[in-house]
Amino acid sequence: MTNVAQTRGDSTGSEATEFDALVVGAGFSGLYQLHALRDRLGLTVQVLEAADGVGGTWYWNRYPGARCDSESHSYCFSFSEELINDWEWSERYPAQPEVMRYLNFVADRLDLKRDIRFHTKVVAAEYDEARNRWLVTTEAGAHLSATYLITAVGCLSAANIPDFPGLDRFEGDWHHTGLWPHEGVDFAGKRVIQIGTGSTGIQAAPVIAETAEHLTVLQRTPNYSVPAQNAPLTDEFRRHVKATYPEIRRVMRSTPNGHAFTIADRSAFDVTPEEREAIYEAAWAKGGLQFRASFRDVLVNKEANDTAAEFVKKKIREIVKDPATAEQLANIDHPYAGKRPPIDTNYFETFNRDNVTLVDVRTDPIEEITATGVRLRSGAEHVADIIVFATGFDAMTGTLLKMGIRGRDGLTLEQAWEAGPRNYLGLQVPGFPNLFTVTGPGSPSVLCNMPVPIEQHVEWIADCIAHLRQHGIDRIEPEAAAADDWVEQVNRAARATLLSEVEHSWYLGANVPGKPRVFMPYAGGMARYRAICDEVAANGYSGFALR
Ligand code: N01
Repeated sequence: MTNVAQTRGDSTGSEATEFDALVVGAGFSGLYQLHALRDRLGLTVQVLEAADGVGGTWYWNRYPGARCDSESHSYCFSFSEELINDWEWSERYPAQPEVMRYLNFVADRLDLKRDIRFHTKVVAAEYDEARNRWLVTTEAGAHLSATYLITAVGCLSAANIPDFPGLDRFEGDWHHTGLWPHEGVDFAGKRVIQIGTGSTGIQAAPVIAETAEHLTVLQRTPNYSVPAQNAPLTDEFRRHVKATYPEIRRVMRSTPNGHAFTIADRSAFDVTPEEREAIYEAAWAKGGLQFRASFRDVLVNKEANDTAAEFVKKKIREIVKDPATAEQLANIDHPYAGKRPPIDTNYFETFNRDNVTLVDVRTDPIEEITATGVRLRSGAEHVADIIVFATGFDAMTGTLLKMGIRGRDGLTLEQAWEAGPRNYLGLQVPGFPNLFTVTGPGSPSVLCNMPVPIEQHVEWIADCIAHLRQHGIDRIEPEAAAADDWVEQVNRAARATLLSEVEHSWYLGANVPGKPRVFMPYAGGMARYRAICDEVAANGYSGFALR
């Protein structure tokens, strides 16, 4: 039942309106989904992308200091030897422009752009049961349809701009880090306020401070951070990666978080306090998210976690010269890595600069934005020419809920997820046949090095669609009981870690007022998740209704 695309389009997509599959988003997920469905299965596919280029999250997040927290040799597609061999990363952690170059390289090498319709924002997607097709409407009023609708919209793509009163009166400029102007922002001679000290704020502050006249960082929740120890890659390392790539890939696929390093098989209490300290010192010197992998129980045992937490707090007090500022930064109330652990380049050192001030907005919250800056509840005012909102995202569900998705009998996704996301394997929602969500809530996604879950999802979805077509099956949709059971498994996996103990985390939706508090990502580990998905497929897609 192939709907042959009527006209082949130009570099911004086909002019046809009927496709086998529509994919929303042209980041890592959308690019690979297009390749998998078009070039492996022979489907007619169109990718709809709001931006004017590929890149997804990397297209929008151009803020100062934007850099990947995964190491470059693991932050790329692993499915093609050609792509691995023909690309050279320059640094241990690639900066935003380099990731953009990489994704354009992939899109060009696989000839993907001809099937991507840029400047195309989806505003509605409705399932027509009689025709078994998804009818998609774009902001410009175009109508397209497809048998399969695949969202590849990323987990962190709906900017969260807190509803502070008075923002419209602010006479300076303001920007959210996730919607950063392409022409950049010139901070020279400017007084800057940065709101937020998550992974983004921790990357941005040191770079903004280098040119701003003054930077005031408004911190609500103090945060841990470990140095990235970024550096240019040596030719020797690059040769090593290429020569041993199958082993690197095997490691990435076998670990809970998809990184190219393993988690130490020892408890924090298998060693003496002196040995533990030396292990943390070595991990700090090595840098990066490996710090979390120093002991197997850091994320599951509070006492073990305390040893990591205390080590980082000690480092903060050593680095930051002003004791009051050091205390404000080290006064962290959640377990280490209970929120997404940032890594940094000179974050804590930045507070030793004369032009940087740290302000606690937990005890004295932001009351309003004024014409000239930010006023706190106490009445204290901080002036600014530019306000930077490093305030994060309506994560995992935000973008999906804004797309106007309606399933069978007009059921909206908002209605289906009123009490929080309910789906099966993070991949499909009851009541929404043939809709697939790449790295949706309920998948391991954001707890992992993202390309690993993305490849797994894309391949699982492509295999599933191939199965449907080979067996003459028109539609697939999860059974309600399977979705309920999966939601329970996601909750159970979170409860087995310290992640669920952090009340103010975006994993729980706690950063967006009114959002249901549900732990969204699957914390049982990527390797386990892959095995579950494989078993479901091997059992004839158990838990799904196939018709
Ligand atoms: O967002 P966040 P982010 N008043 O939600 C504060 C990924 N990422 O953009 O903690 C005052 O983590 C908020 O305070 P609190 C990564 O997965 C990846 O930094 O809610 N403050 C917090 O400090 C990451 O986890 C990379 O109390 C307010 C900050 O704003 C995810 O993106 C790089 C506030 C938001 O932190 C999101 O990180 C960067 C308010 N009303 C990010 N509202 C790479 O790997 C919010 N805040 C490249």
